[in-house]
Amino acid sequence: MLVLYDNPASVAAQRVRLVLAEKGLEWHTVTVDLRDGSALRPDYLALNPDGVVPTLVDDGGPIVESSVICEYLDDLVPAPTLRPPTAHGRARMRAWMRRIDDDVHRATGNVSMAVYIRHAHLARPQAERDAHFAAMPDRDRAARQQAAIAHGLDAPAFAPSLHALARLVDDVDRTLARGGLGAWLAGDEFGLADIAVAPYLTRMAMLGLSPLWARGRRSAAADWWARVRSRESWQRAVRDAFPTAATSVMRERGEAAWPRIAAILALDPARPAAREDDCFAT
Ligand SMILES: N[C@@H](CCC(=O)N[C@@H](CS)C(=O)NCC(=O)O)C(=O)O
Repeated sequence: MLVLYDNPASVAAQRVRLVLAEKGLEWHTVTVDLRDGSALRPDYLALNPDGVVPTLVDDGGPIVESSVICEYLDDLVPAPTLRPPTAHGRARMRAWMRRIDDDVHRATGNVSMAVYIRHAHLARPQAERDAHFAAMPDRDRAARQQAAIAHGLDAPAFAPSLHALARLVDDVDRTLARGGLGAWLAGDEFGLADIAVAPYLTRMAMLGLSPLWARGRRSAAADWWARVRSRESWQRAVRDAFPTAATSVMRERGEAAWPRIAAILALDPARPAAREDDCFAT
């Protein structure tokens, strides 16, 4: 049995869940609390030295890094394949995955921390918070998170991170609008490139950033996003797995941050109708 160390809100873990669901695999979930120090205890660090989710444990031992896990699962169970058939298609797929791993994931973490996660940290005593970050092996992550908690929307990384997310939507839109390469990001079939990007648009939508692709703006990206949401895998592994309480916190905090976000991204400050903005509305 595959065991996935997971957290329902984790974008990186959503990628792995999407692959598992697309492949029709069964797995056992171990939920890791990311705020109470569970991920930083020696037993979990022995599986995942950065103290993050996801970690997949299979017969051969632990596998970390969501991109690596996704490719591992596609190797393990070759049909239906989630990788394009041609070398060119695979190169495009890997470029999307690298983009997420090297850039978009960090930007999403910075934005999420500044907009909503920081409030949960601020509700804890300072000493507890300091101990949490002192135990974090990835010192860059600890410094970024502490800056976002301290400064919120004024943290130096906030505006550049928002721009990185807007650029991702631009590139999704341009790739699909250009046509000629297929209906999905790396070819004719839905696959690992789409799976890499989907959780990040989900997060953006949940935080109220859908004006980036709504109201006729970036319509190829909007169309791709609608097709992603219509897939059973996304509905089961992302939408239905998400805790309802977290959804409302994200929506409320996203709304509070909206005027600032709109100003940074030069978007119309008028909010779209709540339902239009709600990626979990069916
Ligand atoms: N590069 C890693 C990133 C994993 C990662 O950052 N996971 C987040 C959740 S999306 C996490 O566990 N964060 C815990 C923390 O920052 O303390 C991957 O893709 O697996």
